[in-house]
Amino acid sequence: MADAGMLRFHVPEPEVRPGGTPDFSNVTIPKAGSVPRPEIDVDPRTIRDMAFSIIRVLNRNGEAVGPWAGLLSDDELLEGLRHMMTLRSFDQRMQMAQRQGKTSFYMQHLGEEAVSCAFRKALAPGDMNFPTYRQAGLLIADGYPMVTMMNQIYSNEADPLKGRQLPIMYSSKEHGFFSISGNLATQYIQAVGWAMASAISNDSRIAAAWIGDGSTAESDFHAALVFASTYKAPVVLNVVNNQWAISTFQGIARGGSGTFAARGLGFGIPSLRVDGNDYLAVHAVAKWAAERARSNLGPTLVEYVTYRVGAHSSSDDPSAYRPKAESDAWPLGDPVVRLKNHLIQRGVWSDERHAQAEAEILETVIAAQREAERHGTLHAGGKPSARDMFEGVYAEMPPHLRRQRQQAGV
Ligand SMILES: Cc1ncc(C[n+]2csc(CCOP(=O)(O)OP(=O)(O)O)c2C)c(N)n1
Ligand SMILES: [Mg+2]
Repeated sequence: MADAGMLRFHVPEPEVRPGGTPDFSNVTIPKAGSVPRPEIDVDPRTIRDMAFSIIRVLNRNGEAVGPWAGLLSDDELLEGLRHMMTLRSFDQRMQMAQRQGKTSFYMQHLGEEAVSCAFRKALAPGDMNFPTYRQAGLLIADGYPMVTMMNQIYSNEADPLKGRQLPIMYSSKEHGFFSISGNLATQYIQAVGWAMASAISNDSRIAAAWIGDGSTAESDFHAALVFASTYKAPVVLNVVNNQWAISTFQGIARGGSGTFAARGLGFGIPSLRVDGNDYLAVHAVAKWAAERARSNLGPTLVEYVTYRVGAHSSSDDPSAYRPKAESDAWPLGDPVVRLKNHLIQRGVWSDERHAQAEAEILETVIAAQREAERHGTLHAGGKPSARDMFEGVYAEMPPHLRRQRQQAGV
């Protein structure tokens, strides 16, 4: 019964806190293969239920089943596995480098490797991502050199961004990776604006916007949806729901009120949820959404249901706010293990080959690290010149910066 009188302020609480038993019984997981695959020009009003389901391809036995299966060849899947393993290995080494004081900051992707690695493969050259800090797989899966990423992390003399960005905030126009902005949700309005410009100039390139569950609480997210839907912008609107936003659980961004995908429905945007730990499902859904954008059918909102296994960043300690064993209890499993099992099931992979690949990849990552460290790390070796901070921002340097550069004697 409603209780009138003294008002109480409501703050949502996660189901479980440290010391408790992890509980994901509220996460409904549909069977792999059970969600239909509509035509890309489907009437969005007829697929509203897809915003409340989860598209999955890989089943418990490692088989690829249902209408979203069958898009990728053995070689493409093996390459996808290698990308995810590379990202995981890269993460481990760079996390360790942060602990060794070689960089001030690092952010891992542990458990979320499939999202960015598989998504990249659904794009065409020239398409542009507006990523957050948790999509380095977009670069790795596109063949961007790991050494260059490490140079950026170390802010050394070979850092292409000359020490002007926080470590891990990469930028590569050639690889369709727009400079990361630390101000979350700006990626959404920028991606939609870029997509609108592409359509206005009758270009063929599409954009992809990226945001986390927590950041959907920002007004930029909602403003972007207005523009994307009104002008049918050629953009894929990605929401990575990894259950946590630093120490606040997804309920603080009203995740418990329905789904993040369902936010698109009010704008008439086709909105899908996908198993973010299923490489095949992520790729198939990304491809579907990218084709819609490229065919002038407008935006698609995709929610990737996943789990942030690692800490939020190297500055965070999740044991303060969630049970240690929570990631083991996550019902969608580990994306690397799931693709590995699928490839074994297909007869093109084995535990031995996997172990061998792991060792080879680690060697490659270590070799890249050695090369990067020859150019310097945070406190040792070569650094960008102080002069660089004045360069590359304005086409023509304004007088006040010119003055400051003179004062600095660089
Ligand atoms: C506009 C803005 N507000 C706050 C922050 C500080 N901040 C950095 S990461 C983060 C949590 C974001 O969580 P989520 O969107 O779920 O992404 P995830 O880290 O889980 O990938 C916050 C609040 C920020 N960078 N930008
Ligand atoms: Mg999150």
